[in-house]
Amino acid sequence: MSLDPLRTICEDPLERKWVWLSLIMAFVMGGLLGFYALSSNIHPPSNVETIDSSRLHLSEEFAEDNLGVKRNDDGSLTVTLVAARYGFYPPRIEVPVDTPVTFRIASADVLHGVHVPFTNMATMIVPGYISEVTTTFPRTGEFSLLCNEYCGLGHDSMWSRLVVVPESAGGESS
Ligand SMILES: [Cu+2]
Repeated sequence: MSLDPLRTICEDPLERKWVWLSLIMAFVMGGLLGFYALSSNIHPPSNVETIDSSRLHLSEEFAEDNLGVKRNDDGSLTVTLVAARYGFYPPRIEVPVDTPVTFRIASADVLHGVHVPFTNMATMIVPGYISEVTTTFPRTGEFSLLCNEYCGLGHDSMWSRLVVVPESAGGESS
């Protein structure tokens, strides 16, 4: 009598071997993904906050004059952005290195995504919700803020600039 638990569903030993092989591959890949996510501090955003997208420009927080980088009392920064076809507004953001930055982003129209390559900053921007991500940029330099959810014909050119400057330079947007 075999101890193989797959015995009850398939008779052929060769078939069982391949079933085991694919199960092991699935577990190894799942394990690697989990390890990579944990070791790189990648996790789903936990913030759930709704907003009326059609009245975004009239809202307190996402009105045009209130967008951009703000410094909080504890030294951290809040960056308020609007994602709309086809760009992120304001189009250029400057933040200091090694400083906690909380992004608060709302979509003015359709589903967008935001991704800053070579950092762990990435989230979806779902219309009707405020996407919130807190991260710290450990390296100075110029980064692109890209849309990574197909949002229409101009999607390829939907990006803006994130500049991570030395600590003393502060933060601003233009
Ligand atoms: Cu897009």
